[in-house]
Amino acid sequence: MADGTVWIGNKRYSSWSLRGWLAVRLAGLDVDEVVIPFVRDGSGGTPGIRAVSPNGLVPYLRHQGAEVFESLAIVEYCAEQAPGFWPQDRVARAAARSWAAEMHAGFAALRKAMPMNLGRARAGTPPAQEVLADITRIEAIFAQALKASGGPYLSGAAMGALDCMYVPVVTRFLSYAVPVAATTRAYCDAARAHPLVARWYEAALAEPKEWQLAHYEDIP
Ligand SMILES: N[C@@H](CCC(=O)N[C@@H](CS)C(=O)NCC(=O)O)C(=O)O
Repeated sequence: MADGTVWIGNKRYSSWSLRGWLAVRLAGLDVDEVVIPFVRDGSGGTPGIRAVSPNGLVPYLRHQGAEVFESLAIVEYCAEQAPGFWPQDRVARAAARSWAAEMHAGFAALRKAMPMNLGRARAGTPPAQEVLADITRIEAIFAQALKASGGPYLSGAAMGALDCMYVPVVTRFLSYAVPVAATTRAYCDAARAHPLVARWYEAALAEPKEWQLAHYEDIP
């Protein structure tokens, strides 16, 4: 029997779920995985998610008696089980934690204009100024993190906490064909090719068509 369960939303759309799931899988937690497809019936969220998760949102993790919600808290929980998730060096760790928190709390313009949709592969309307500002800031973070860690992942030779937080941004850069610098592109390619990310994509693209939602599919 597994040590717990991680609840997630549609793999095609749920960027927060991808963070939590990636952390759980990278850390090697033995948990079952339950996908609850999003329902948009005007009742303020998916009833099945509200029924199970304390904050009415996914990802949500139950593991050996611990109940963890909010993707950053799940990443931190997994970091306790997986040494190396954060940099060993205090100064490097402070930077990585700051960038992770910045992602958790910020980049609203990018998230709104380019919602995660793993089934999409085409450029959209030219990004607004505030979206471009988010992209510029994220590329600067990537450049600094890759320089500090030595790459090919933000966390170094293996994916860690910072990658969990930023892989959903990578998917947006790819889905919306965002023109980016060579360093960003190299990281996007490495992240996309990571076996766990490839596994998530494969499952996302195999989800039933009935799970698709206009909110994510109809972005110009
Ligand atoms: N800040 C939360 C955000 C989680 C969140 O917004 N999850 C969305 C899916 S990506 C959700 O569960 N929505 C409920 C619904 O759409 O029914 C986190 O980091 O986990």
